[in-house]
Amino acid sequence: MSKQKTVYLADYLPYSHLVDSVDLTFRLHPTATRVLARLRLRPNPDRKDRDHLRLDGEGLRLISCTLDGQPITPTIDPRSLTIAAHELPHGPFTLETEVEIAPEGNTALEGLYMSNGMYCTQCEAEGFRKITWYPDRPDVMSRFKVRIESDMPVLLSNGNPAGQGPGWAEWDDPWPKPAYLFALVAGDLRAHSAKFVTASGRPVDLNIWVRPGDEDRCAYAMDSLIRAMRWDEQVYGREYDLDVFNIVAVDDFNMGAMENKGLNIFNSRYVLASPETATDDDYARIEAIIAHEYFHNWTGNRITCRDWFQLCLKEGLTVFRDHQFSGDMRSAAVRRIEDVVTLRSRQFREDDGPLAHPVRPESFVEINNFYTATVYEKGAEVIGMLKSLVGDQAYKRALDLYFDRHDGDAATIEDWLKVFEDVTGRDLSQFKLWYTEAGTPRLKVTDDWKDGVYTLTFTQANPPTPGQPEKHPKVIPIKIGLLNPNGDEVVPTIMLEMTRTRQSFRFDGLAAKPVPSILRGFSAPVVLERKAPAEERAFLLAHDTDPFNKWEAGRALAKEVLADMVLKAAPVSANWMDAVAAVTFDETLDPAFRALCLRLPGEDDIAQTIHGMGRIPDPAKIHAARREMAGALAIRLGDGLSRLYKDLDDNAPFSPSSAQAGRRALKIAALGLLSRRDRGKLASSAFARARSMTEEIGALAALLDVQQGQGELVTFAARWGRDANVMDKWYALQVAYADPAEAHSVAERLISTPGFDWKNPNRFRAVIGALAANHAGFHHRSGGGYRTVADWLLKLDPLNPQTAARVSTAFETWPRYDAARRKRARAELERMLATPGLSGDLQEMVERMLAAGN
Ligand code: 0A1
Ligand code: ZN
Repeated sequence: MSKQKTVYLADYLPYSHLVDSVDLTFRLHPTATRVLARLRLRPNPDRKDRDHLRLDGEGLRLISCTLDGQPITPTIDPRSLTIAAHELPHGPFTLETEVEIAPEGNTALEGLYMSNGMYCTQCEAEGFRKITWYPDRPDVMSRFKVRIESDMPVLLSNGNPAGQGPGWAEWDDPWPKPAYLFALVAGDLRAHSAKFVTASGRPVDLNIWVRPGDEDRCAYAMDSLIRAMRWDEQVYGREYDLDVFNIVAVDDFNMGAMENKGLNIFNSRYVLASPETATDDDYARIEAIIAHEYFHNWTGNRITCRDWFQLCLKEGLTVFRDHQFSGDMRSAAVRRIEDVVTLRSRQFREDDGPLAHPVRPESFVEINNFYTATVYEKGAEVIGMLKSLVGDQAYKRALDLYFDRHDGDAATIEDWLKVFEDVTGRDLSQFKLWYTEAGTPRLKVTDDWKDGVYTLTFTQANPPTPGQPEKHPKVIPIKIGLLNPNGDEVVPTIMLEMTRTRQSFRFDGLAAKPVPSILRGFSAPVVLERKAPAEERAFLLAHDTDPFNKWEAGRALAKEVLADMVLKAAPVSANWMDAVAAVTFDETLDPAFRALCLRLPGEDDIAQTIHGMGRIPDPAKIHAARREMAGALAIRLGDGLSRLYKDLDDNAPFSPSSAQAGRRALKIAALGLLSRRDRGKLASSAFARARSMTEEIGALAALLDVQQGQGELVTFAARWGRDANVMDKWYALQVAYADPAEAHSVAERLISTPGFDWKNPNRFRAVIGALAANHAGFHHRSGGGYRTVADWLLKLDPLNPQTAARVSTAFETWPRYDAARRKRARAELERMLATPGLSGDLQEMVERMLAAGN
């Protein structure tokens, strides 16, 4: 049984009081920070009962408490401070508290903590209660004024600067906000600055604050921010609303970044970039995350969530917006493919196991455990479907109405859907099932050609998930196109709207039986089960006009071939190799797209596919089959591969542009395959000549993949030993490419090296996260992978429960595997659960994963 209480959406009640204003004073000290809070409160007129006042607080040492200036003695327990109803005035009153906290000892990185000598905060979801007594819930919005007293040179908080002097600074945020958006930073920081003028002429000072020495690695983040600000004006009509926008990079951070009003705090790995230190993927992620946090200013901050069950209201929409932005900045087709790869590898995996939950869950124990791929990624897909269903114009009108109607609100999914209903007149009650029911629908399709009529028949199955045995048919937008056998498109993309369990769609007037291109652009987050002949897949890979489905045809074929290799010991299919070769050498195609077509499905993805076929995946066989496939492809591509590599290996000066990144991606994909033929000779010289981190890491990975590169590893460490973000790549690569039988001992050796800072979340993930992602290593039949991950989760948990709980999702697929592996995984989960003092965060995750049974 969990020691923490389950919270239910159905129990929502507005808070007893309104908080008209908050004045905070911080006297910073590593071990004894004083926080003075003055809250102006009044009873909430929406609550008819006269209730007591209950404030959240954890780990606070109360120094004093007064009500309208009179000292009082409230009731205090480990989680709250309560003042009885009869002690409270009928009208407005002022409550003042002073508490002491110790940021230096805060290893959980929630609330106020220290990272490399600087003070910083993380308050989402429930971190503010570790700073002071407060109604720490998103529907309590208030105006915050902050005074910081400290000898640190840079003192920052939300809103606009309101004054500063030696040892102090004051900040005033004019926009009411919930406590989870509060932020404070104090440290010896340097700014990379720029100016922005909004569409209506408001000048804004932009600053990216970093440690001294890192200023020259901020240009790309700043450029991304400026492009994001302009894009939000142009595409969504949303302007920035303060005089300053500050971003701070910190090295110890549990997540990617945080959208605190006017003061975004970032994991430094998503800010700092230079060609020498950042890969093209890093650049793309920085652009996306900078945009994501900025977009939250409207979809998150100006309109926030009524309660944490509505998390997808801000996250799904903001992810959708950052995907749109990245698609506009880069190749939209390539971005879409990458987003779907991520969706399948993280969200479909989650939806298919014991941790499956609806986009809007109905209960939770620890809210930090619900910052998931389902809430974020599926939440974004749901919005994409809504846009497809209502059309671009109605989507735009609905968003304008949403911003008009709900600016300043703490809103719900019902509010969100209502604006679409009001704008379009549609009834969205069936569509709402996407928010309330978990699980990935499986869509079967058959076709029929008779008397000049082509019929597509779809059947949807909505599998049961934990706590939801019964499911209902979903509204599924299915975008399709039809091609003639000669490759011409006879029906360009149209959208079919499926609402029933089984539904047929007819197409008349066709001269010949067409080849269908189904679920174009991946128009719905479903598993498409279509038994298509390999020739049809190859045909679509060659001819489909929809870039997503063109790629998807190759991907589906690769998965089928791999499944046959694993399950039937089939050889690598020549059809597949011919089809990939044609794409690889097709100069008319975008290099980034060709690189994607060369990328084989990941091992976990193959395991997911085999599991979906009702078979038990064998990680060792999957690993061997995938390697065999790559080896055969390397031979099949022949001399053309070396020519391709040489053509791409130009001397153009570095640019992080997506065009150049695409060429580098194709070059590195070619290098990886060539290494299989020359045992890393070319990769070794590529490493020596590398002019960017993309090339350096690409060459190193190619070497490690063929059991070479020990010398290069030493060179790399000597060159980058002092750069933590770069060294994380070095650690992760060694674990990722370790032989499956040894992966856990490689991870052990690295993480146990004296001086290895495993308390830093990035560093911990670089090794333990990489072990969990090494499919054949983590699931090795020795059980060593399971044991090492469990050992280190247990080590991290007492210090940082949130990160331990997140990394524990490594185990979420355990019910997929054979009895011997299940027994070993279960034993590790049970060992964790039996550990005294396990955090509530990790306990909830382990209990949910164990509940999967057998
Ligand atoms: N809201 C942030 C992510 C975030 C969530 C939770 C955190 O701590 C529990 C920290 C950051 C975003 O979507 O970027
Ligand atoms: Zn977000």
